[in-house]
Amino acid sequence: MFRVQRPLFSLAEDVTIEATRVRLGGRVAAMEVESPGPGVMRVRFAPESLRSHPSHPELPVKRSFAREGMELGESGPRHARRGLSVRVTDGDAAGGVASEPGSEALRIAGADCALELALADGAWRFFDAEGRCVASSLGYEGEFAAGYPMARHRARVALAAPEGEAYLGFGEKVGPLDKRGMRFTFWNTDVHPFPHTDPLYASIPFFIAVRDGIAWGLFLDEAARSRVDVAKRDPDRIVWEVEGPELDAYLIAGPRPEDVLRRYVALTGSPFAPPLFSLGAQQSRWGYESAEEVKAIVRGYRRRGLPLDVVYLDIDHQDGYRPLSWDFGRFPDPAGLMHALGAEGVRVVTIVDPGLKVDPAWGVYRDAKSRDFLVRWERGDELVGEVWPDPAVFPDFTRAPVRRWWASLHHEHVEAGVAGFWNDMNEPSSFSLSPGVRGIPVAEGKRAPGHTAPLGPTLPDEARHGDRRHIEVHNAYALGMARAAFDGQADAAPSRRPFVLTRAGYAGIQKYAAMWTGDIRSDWSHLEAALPMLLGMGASGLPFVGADVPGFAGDATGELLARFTQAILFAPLLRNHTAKGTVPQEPWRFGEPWLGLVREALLLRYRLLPSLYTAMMAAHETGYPPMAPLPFAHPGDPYAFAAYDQYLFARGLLVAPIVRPGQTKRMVYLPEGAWAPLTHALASEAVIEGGRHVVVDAPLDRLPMFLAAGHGLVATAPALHTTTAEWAEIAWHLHPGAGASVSLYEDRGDGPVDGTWTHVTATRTETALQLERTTRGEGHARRAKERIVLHATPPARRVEGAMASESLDHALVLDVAPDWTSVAIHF
Ligand code: MIG
Repeated sequence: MFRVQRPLFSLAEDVTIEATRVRLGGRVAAMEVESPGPGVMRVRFAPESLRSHPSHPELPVKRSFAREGMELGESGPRHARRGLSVRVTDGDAAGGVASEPGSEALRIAGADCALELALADGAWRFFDAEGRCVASSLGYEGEFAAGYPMARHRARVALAAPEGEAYLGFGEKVGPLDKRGMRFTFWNTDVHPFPHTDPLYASIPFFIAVRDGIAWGLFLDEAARSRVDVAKRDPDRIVWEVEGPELDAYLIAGPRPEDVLRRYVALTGSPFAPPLFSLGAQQSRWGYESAEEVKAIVRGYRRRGLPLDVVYLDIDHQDGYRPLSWDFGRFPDPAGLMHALGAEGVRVVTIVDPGLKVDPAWGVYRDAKSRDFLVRWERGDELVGEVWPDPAVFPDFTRAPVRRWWASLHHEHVEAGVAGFWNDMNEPSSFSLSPGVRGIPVAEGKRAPGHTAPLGPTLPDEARHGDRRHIEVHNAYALGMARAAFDGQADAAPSRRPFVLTRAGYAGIQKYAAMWTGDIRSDWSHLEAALPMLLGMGASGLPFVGADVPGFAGDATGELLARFTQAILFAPLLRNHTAKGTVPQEPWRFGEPWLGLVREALLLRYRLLPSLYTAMMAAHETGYPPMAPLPFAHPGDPYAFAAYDQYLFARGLLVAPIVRPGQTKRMVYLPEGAWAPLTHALASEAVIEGGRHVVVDAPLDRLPMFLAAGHGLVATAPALHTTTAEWAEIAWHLHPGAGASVSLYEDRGDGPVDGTWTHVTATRTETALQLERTTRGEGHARRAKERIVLHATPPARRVEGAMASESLDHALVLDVAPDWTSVAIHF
């Protein structure tokens, strides 16, 4: 399909090879290769067709929205390049470029990877550190068409999709874990309610491919609209087409999925370190309409002994839907409200939509207009749309001065006590457009006279963001807005960690925000669909994810609420939320047994907060998601890819939720290894050997959980809200197997990330088990009580180093001094 007819490069006489740099006498297409770090090759390509538009530089100045260390949207190699340019920035000893005399190929070696580039057509083969060819391109292609109101570009790459290769990731997408055989559009879109539609709200153009247990990845750093065919039309190839002038692809070596992910977040930025409170239970509703109602909700929680850390204020708390305003009629004393809720251990997060009400009497609108901060039509007049404020205009968050201004608008809220911001409608969503003529609905793809029809309820492709077209920057709109919300909090409260929840996003959004899956329905099928979505997001560098419990649109039942809460109990974001006009769905609204079941689940979550918090801090360092798909741990196991409704929490706890009504048993796939079933009380039952499917009991009060041999969890005493992550009481739950380790990160739960890591390892000999504890960092945790629970462990003959020991049916429980360093157990 994509055979390039004429050679893109010829080995012209003016090829020069200087140490690590090669330049070819540039003609036809433009290409740039660089290795920005170990295991990563970047290949930029602008197709031949661009030459038909001579004024266009062949490789335009790159302005990446995603790359860490680059100023958002304003950086990248400064010079337009013609021909082929090769840079091995991480070259040192390993790097270099070689070309055999007379050869038609270049071999570019980086650290832990290499690229072989065919000079005839720009096709490449990508090798990992072991010298394995893990990926290859099958060709590039592109077109350019002049036109009004804008010129259209397309650039395509075809990649080999060898049989048996599976594809994880692609961000927020519906479908099974392995996305082979699917097609996706990357175009942030407000959809209500989905699922089983595409595109959705966020675009993360990144995947992890896995074949025979070996992983590699591809990140396409293009915020423009793009479409990918994942071996659907042709089972042997992936075709990714960008509606833009070039393709900027990063090839990422593994060999494990988590290696690819770690390198991806090194490129696009570390997931933000969350404040502890954001991992607590959260409650929301569109709309809690007054301060009194919000207080009553919090009282409802406390009266029933239910944990809660956060309540959200949806759009009704604002004055005429003006972002960052208060309706003082309904919320007469915001600071007082937040103070009162704070006394109950509950924080407030407020919604912020991007659309500004067109209101000349409002300072924010006047500022935005007079400082030229708004998105415009291509002729220069301000683009007016409709969101909750009608008419509405849109700040252009792709520009740094606009972001700085937007950040500053958050200060007053932070000072009044708002603990975080919820960015909604930031695709951006616009129900209609008013180009002089009012109210042309865009959801149906209607076109305003003289303009193109937007794809979905958003702005038209040709709208202007400074000197850029909407189509080029659309997917990055929310990224800039979230960054401003994040920075605004960091400026106003430097000693606290910002919290932002976003609906839309682009690669790099993990630096600033948590993401939820938008408007799912209170329906069992949506619960089932949400699990692989969350896992796909986790595999795409977004560790902090969640879905509305037990669904946004439509009416829930008590059973759905209980099972939904259990199902995503270990999702970092655990928020109960619903739409206007639906039945109330706070935990007590359906009576018993549902209230009791939800309470028990929430208390279990709070018991395991030490593990969740630690997993989030690990994600902050490496990207590894707290809620991970099974192939992350078992990349060579085909059944792991099929298990889309199971996940691994904190690496070692396999969770197999019930996602259907009336079901009290389920089939669980347990990969190779020994698994200790755990009850909600964290007691273990008889070990199950994995490498097979088993049917387990799952009555209403049971979320099936299995702790893998070699892994552990850290539990504390449950509480009604979070306070500090320096736990007074902890229990190390280990399934020692042939040897195990578990980690704990502790700090105040907010402020600088300068806490203490404690690692416990278990080493096995034939007759003994040796436990060691090591601590790194300031040991400022003041522990009152510490305990070790060894699951799947026989009674001990003798224990050295513990204060007391007790044998249960399947476990050995040891009480230890808080400053213990070593325990020996003899069998
Ligand atoms: O057009 O703010 O996804 O969570 O409650 C609907 C009202 C706008 C969509 C969000 C939803 C939120 C709702 N919003």
